[in-house]
Amino acid sequence: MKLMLISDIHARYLSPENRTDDFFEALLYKLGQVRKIADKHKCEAILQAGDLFDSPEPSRYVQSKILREVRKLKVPIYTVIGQHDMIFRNWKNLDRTATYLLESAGVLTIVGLDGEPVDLGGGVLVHGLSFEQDFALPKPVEGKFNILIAHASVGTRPLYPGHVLPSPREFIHKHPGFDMVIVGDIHYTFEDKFKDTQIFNTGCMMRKTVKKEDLAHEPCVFVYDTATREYEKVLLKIKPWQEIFHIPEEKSQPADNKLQEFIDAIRSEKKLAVSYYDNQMAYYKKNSVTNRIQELIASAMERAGMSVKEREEIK
Ligand SMILES: [Mn+2]
Repeated sequence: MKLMLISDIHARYLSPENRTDDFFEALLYKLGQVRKIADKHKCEAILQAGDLFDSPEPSRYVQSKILREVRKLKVPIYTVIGQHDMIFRNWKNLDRTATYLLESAGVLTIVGLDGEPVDLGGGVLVHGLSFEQDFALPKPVEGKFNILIAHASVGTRPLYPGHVLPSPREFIHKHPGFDMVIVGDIHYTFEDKFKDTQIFNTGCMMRKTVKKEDLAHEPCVFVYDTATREYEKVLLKIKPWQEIFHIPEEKSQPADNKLQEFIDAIRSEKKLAVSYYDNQMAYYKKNSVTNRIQELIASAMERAGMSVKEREEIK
């Protein structure tokens, strides 16, 4: 059975800073390519490793365009939830997100929130592990070809100085028993193998920043054959970065130093509590946030699905 692997589509309307082309148009063009590649290689399903949307509540325009694009796919699409798909990283808000809307429309399936795999037939099971999911964890089934779709920070090199990032092999060690893993979150491409498990990350589908690594990234998909365990990396057609990015003039101070200062500042802040609400209360106090502003924030949080009790805690 042939499957297409893809991740981190990050659908959004506005162009990221320094990107000068029509970002949304470029995104739809790439999704069109994904469809053609799936047709050409006779893929029977598409596995998407999270962050389908760049934010959980994009405009209706973005939702309907993406919905229509996904409807054109002739094969089912299976996905997990990335942090960009979530509201306040709160599972109670899942039914308010754009990814949930697409599932409600019947054009994709969110896998694994109930701990159960999806049976693709031919002995192939697809399990899911969404971002920071710590419940209903996936369990490989003996005698089957077990695939795990995960949205988790796993990579081959840190993103910034001091970044602690589990390697693909560490991830496999922690989640044993799967034949193949597709992981999303980190925006560069990698592939590896450890013991009997293959692991893939396509990286992001759209280049968003002028960081050297982003500019050098080649958006791709993997076409994977469960029968032979062979795979092909298929590059998407893209414009050279010189045509779609405006590179701002260099600042006098290298960005890395500023980033390091910021990280050091955060790390030296010893008074941070574990609870989000405690931190928020401390912030209100420290910055003398007025009651009126606190109420506005509380009411916005309620609209986003926070309970009355949580709202009271904030007030
Ligand atoms: Mn992402």
